[in-house]
Amino acid sequence: MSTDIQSILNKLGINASNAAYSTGSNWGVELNANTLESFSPVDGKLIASAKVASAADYDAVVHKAQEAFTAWRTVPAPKRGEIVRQFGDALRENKDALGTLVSYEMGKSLQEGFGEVQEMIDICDFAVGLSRQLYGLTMHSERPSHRMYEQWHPLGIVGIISAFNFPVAVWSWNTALALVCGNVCIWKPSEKTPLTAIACQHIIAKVFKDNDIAEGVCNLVLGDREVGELMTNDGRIPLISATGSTRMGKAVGAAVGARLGKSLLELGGNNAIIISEHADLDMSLIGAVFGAVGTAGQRCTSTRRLIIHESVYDAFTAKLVKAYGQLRIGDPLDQNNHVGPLIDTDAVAAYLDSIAKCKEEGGNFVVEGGVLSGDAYISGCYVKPCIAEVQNDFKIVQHETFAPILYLIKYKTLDEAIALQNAVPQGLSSAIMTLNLREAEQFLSAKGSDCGIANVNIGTSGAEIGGAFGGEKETGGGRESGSDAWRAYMRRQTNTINYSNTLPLAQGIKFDL
Ligand code: UN1
Repeated sequence: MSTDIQSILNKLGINASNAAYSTGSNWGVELNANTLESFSPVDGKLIASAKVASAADYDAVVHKAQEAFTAWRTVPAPKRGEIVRQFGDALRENKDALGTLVSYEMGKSLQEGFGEVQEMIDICDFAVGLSRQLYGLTMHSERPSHRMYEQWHPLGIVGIISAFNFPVAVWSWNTALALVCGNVCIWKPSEKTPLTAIACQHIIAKVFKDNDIAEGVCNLVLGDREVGELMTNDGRIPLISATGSTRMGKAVGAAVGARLGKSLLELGGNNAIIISEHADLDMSLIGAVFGAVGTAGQRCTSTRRLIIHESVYDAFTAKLVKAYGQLRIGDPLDQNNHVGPLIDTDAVAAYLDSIAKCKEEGGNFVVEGGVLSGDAYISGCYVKPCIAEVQNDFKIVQHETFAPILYLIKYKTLDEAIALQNAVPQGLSSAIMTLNLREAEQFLSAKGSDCGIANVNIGTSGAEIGGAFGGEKETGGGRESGSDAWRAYMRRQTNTINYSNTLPLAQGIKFDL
């Protein structure tokens, strides 16, 4: 490998063996029994290891966070924004190193690794402006000489549980917003990508230290499901923001709901692009192929289904098959390659299992899948993106497989295409490729796509941070990132102030003493 990973690890403060938690500049020193080992899916090598936080470690972090909150909530929001501005600058300085580590630890292409860090920088810029725009409404009171308004206050500790596929960007969407809103954060990253999380923690901790802000505003806790369960059941954490599978989200939602906490869930997608008879097929090809094979099909926004009009079905399928024949699969750090590895061999097993199930149900593979072998694929995590002709109601098509498997479905009328697009349990992202205004507007209307994201002449993945990001149905209903998603990180308080000499009751009620 030409990239010098060791110097990148050194630059980002990652040792061969790392502590289980951090409250900022302080890293837990307790040597716990359990260790997380991070192997690169790129070449199968052990990159470094980290300890797993114990329940006691976790508790120490929560105490630190509670203490930090008492001070952080009193810092004026624009001043908190200034800290986030500096964090964005620190990310700019570290973009190459962090983007490369994302690519090496997670396996996405280097371009996408850099794109992920850019997404972090973008949300910082957004949050800086937001820090001066945490607006509440004012209302007219029904009583004379009374004033009513609402204001937004921070919640306290925001627990962030993130997934391996966007190991750093999703954390920063949550963190940048949570911080300007006056919250403190505890982050449990995926156990599959602890090192990129450690790198981020070093970067943000330095910003806090340089500004003489006490420990505990941004905290990291490494661990597996048990640590996640400590967080979801913990009444000291008013908001849990969790990204991952629908199965995981149902468990998180139930645990947080049982204690009447708030949860913000970003779960599975089963995203489709409708390729209309009025589509620009060349543009559609780029959207479809990037959507299906980008991040090796491991985005929650990845394109899983193409719903293609019968009149262009054969022509578009031929284009797809040709394009798949040109895909270069291999080391994601080599920018000549389009597709890197899956995250691990469990993901490879799930990919193979889905292909087998699809065949059992009658799927017809027009591009065959398979696992690649040989020296260039030594990790055993490289698979061939594949394409199958299916029916939308196949069980496997209803299920989200985190792998580059693309399903083709034929349609006759737009109503039918929209019904097919909506006929899955998930509701994250959707798109239509058409140059016909009536079709586009119907797709976006109340009788169109039922997803949180609906695009025209753009694929399903690659949303910008400025919009609210999230989806309906089994995607969990949460909205993160832009627009007014910040409200989820705050509590609303309605204030009524009486500046008269009497105390009139609302609704005209008489109560004289
Ligand atoms: C995810 O896959 O969890 O829209 C997030 C996109 C990216 C974010 C994906 N901006 O594809």
